[in-house]
Amino acid sequence: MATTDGTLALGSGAEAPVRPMGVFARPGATPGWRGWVTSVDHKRIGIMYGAAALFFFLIGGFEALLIRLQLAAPEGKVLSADLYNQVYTMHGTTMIFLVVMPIGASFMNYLLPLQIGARDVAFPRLNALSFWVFLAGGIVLNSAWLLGGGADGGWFNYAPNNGVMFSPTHGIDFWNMGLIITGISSLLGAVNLITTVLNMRAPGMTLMRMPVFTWMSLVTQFMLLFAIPVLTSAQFLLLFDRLFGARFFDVSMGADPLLWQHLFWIFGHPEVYIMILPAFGVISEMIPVFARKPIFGYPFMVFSGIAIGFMGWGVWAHHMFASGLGPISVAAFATATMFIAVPTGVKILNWLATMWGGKLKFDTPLLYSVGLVTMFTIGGLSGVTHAVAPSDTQQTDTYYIVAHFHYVLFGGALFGFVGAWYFWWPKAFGYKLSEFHGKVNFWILLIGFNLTFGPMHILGLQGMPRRTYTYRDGYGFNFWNLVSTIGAVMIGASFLYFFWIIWSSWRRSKVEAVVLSGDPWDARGIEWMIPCPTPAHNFDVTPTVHSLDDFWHRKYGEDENGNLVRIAATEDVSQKGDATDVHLPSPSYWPIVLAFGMPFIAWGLIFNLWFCVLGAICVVGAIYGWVIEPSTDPEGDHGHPDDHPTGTDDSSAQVEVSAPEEAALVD
Ligand code: HEM
Ligand SMILES: [Cu+2]
Repeated sequence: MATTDGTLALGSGAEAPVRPMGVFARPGATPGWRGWVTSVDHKRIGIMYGAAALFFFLIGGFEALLIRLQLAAPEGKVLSADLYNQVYTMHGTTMIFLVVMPIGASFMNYLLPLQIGARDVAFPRLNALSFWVFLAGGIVLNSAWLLGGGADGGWFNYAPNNGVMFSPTHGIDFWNMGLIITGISSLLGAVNLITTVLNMRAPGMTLMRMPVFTWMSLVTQFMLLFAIPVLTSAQFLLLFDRLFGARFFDVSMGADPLLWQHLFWIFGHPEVYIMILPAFGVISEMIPVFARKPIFGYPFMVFSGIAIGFMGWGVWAHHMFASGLGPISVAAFATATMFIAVPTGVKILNWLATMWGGKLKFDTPLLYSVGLVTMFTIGGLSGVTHAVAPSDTQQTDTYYIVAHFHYVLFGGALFGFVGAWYFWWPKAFGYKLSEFHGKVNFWILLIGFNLTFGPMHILGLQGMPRRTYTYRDGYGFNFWNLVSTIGAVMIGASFLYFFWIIWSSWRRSKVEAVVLSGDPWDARGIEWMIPCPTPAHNFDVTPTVHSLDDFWHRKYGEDENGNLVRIAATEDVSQKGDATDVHLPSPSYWPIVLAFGMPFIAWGLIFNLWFCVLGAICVVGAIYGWVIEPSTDPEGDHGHPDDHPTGTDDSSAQVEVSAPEEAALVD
C-alpha cells in the first residue's frame, strides 16, 4: 500500500525487502513521475497519449493562428512567404500525426481493455514502447524549429518539391524521419491492439457483442497495419534521395514524379478513415447513452465500418484528378469515390435513428456528438462534390478544399473526441468536467468553427488559392478572410476555456470531494461497471458477457407489458474494485530507453553519423535488456509479500498479484 508520504510499504506486516534500485534495475511499482515513465498500465499509457496530443495541439493550434493572422488582411506581414510554407506544412503534419491520431490512440489504449473485459493489452511493455516512440517521433519533427526550420512542402510534400533541389534546408528530413518514427509507433500499436481485441475478450464477448468503439478501433488498426508501411516505403525512397544522392524522384533522370503521389495517397486516403473511424466509434457509444436507446442497426454500424476499411483502399487517386491520370482512371476513381459515401451515409442514418424517438438528454457529450454528425455531414457533402472530377479540377488547390477537410477532421474527429473527453473523463480521473461550462464551451467552439471554415468555401469558389501566403487588395477576398480569422481566434479561446474547465473542475472535485459512482451517466458498456477512476487491476473478476450493452441489461429489464423497468440498483451490479490478489506485470524502463535512442539516429543521419552510433547503442542495449527482463520480476520486490510462482511473459497480465503493488500503481 502507499503510505501517506508517498513511499512504498508492504502490507501484511512483512518487512519490505530492501532492493537496490539502479537506473536499469527493474523498477518495482514506483510512485511519482517515475511510476509514469516506467508504467506499462494501458490506462496510464492512454492518459499519456492524450496529454502528449494536447501538448502538440497547442503547437499546431499556434501555427494555425499564425496562418490566419497572416491572412486576416491583404498583404499581411506576419510571416514571410518562406516561413508561411513551413508553418502550414508543420501545422497540417502536426494536427494529423501528433494530434488526431494520438487522441484516437489515447482512447483505444484506455478503453479497449475495459470494453472487452481484460486486465491490460496483450503486450503491455510493447504498449509503453509505442507511446514513447510516438513521442520521440513528435520531438524529431518539431526539433526542426530549433535546428534550421520546418518542412515546407505541404503535409503531403509532393515530389519534386520534396527534393533537395527545391527544399535545400533540412526541414523535410526532420519531417521524413519524424514520421518514419511515429510510423513505427503506429505499427507496434496496431499489432498490440489487434492481438488484444482478437485474443483477450472476456468470456461471452463475441465479436458481435463488442462495443462499436472496439469494432471501429479494430478496423482502424488493420488499416494502420497496411497503410503505414506504404508511407514508410515512400519515405525511405525520399530519405535515400535526399541524404544519399539516390534518384527515385529525380525527373531529369527519368523518374516519374507521380510515384510519390501514388504511394503517398495509397497511405493518405486510408489515413483519413484512420482519423475519423475512432471518432465515429466514440459517438456510437455516447449517443445511445443519452438517447437511452440501444444503438440502431448495430450490425450495420459494424459492417459499414468494415466496408469503409476495405473501400478506403480503392479511391486514393481521387486526390490526383488534376495530375493528368487520363480519363479512364479519373472516371473509375470518381465512381469508386461516390460509392464510399454509402457506408458513411449508413452510419449517419443509424445515429439519427438512434436518437429518433429517444429520450434525449442533452448533456455535454451528446452536444458534441450531434456537433460531429452535423459538421461531418457538411464536410461529407463538400467531399462528394470533389468526387465529381470536373468540379474537383476547379476546386483542387483552392480554399474550398481547406474548408472541406477541416469540416471532416476538425468538425468530425475533434468534436467527437472532445465529447468523449467529457464522457470518459470521470472514468479516468474520478471527477466530472463541469456540465455548465462544457455546454457554453460547445457553443463557442461551434460558432467559432463555422465562422472560421464556413467562409473558406466561399473564398475557394471565388478562386482564392490554397497555400498562398498573401493576396492583393481588390480581389474580393478581404471580408471573408477577416471573418475566418476572427473565428480562428474564437476557436483558440474555446480551447483555452477547455483547459480552464479541466483545471477548475479538478479544483472543485478536491474541495467538494464528491464520491463518484462508477456509472455517472447511467451508461451501457461494461467499462461503467467498475469504479471511477478505474482501479489498477480493472476488473475484480473477469466479467462474463451476455449481450451487447451487458451492463445496461444487468440494470434494466422489461415488465410483462414490455415496458422498460429497473431490475437492479447500479450499486448492486457494479464492482467494488477491491480485489486484492491480482497479478499485474511489472513496470519497465526499457521502453523509454529504447525510444530515447531513436531521435539520435534521426539527428545523426542529418548531422553527424556518430549520433547514429550513440542512438544505436541505446536501442540495441535496450532491446537486449528488454529480452532478458522477465515481465514480472521473479526475484525482486514487485510488491508481493509471499512466494508464489510467477508468469514470465506479458500474458501474466491475466494472472494474479497482491494488493500492495496495486495500491502503489494507483497513486
Ligand atoms: C485550430 C483551428 C484551425 C485553424 C484556424 C486551421 C487553419 C488552417 C489553414 C488556414 C490552413 C491552410 C493553409 C494553406 O493552405 O495555406 C490549414 C491547413 C491544414 N490544416 Fe488546419 N486549422 C485548424 C485546425 C486543424 C485541425 C484540427 C486539423 C486536423 C487534422 C487540421 C489539418 C490541416 C491540414 C492537414 C492542413 C493542410 C496543410 C497542408 O496543406 O500541408 N487543421 N489549416
Ligand atoms: Cu481520399
